[in-house]
Amino acid sequence: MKDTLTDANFPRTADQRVYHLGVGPGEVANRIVTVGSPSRANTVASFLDSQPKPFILSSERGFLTITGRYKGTPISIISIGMGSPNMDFFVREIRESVSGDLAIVRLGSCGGLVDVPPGTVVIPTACVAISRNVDFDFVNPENCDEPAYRISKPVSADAALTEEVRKALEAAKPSSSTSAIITGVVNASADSFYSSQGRQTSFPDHNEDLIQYLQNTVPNLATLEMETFHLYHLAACWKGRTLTTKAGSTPLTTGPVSPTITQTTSSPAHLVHPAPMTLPNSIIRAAATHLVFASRK
Ligand code: R1P
Repeated sequence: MKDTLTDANFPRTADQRVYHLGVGPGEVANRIVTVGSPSRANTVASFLDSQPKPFILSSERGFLTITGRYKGTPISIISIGMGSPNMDFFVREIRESVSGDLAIVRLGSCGGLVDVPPGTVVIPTACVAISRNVDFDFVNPENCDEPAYRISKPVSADAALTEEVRKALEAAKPSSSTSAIITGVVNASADSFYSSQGRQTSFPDHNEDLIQYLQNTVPNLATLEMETFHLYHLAACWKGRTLTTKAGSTPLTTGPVSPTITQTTSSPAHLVHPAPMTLPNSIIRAAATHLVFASRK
């Protein structure tokens, strides 16, 4: 789909679709489950009510939005891929596409640290960020007094949503399950699956002691993944700021034009109310639940 974008500050198509996720007003619900892959999104979406038929939109940039109802309640399931940049596109573009409060739960996988075995379900109540410090001299480290990695202060999940998620998971857990559900722990979100998670590759990442350093310095650290810090941080920063789109602003006509809508089914207009272009004061609640796929020392 070729289209003209309006507003260089916050690009939208002429029919008010956001630039990367491709969704328009009324196509996303206030309750969102976000996952990292389309196959997971489709698995979660298989639990939606069959009627009304869910709305499905796949954007050229790889974001998949499925909006339907679960036991009558509107919900969107959105696959965003990996990493903080994709989380940033997702939270910011959805915030400007949905009016009122947002509740976002990331459903993902993570690595576990000591004492968190594979199969454990973890609901982190706080998160730190691990960043590869590009000002560190990775080639000649002896010349540099910078740390190779920076560890942020923790940011908290939404306490009320986290408790709702915990209760729902406990209620849904099969009586035969031996997997633990743990909360009250800290997750670390890394800016690389490799260097910032202590993995050894052919690059001189100077990360041999990183996991041990994290365990020594971050109290209650239990898991490692790549997206949750940015979700929690954006949610905690949100102050209900009003963003007004500029009617009649100069169209953007240069550069690649997204989104390309590769798949849509049915109009979701009957599922959620169209979002006004001026947002009221609102909150963003964020929580996460992760399945540990491997544990590391
Ligand atoms: C890396 O393999 C991916 O797996 C984890 C990491 O955060 C990263 O996105 O999460 P998901 O399985 O939920 O994508």
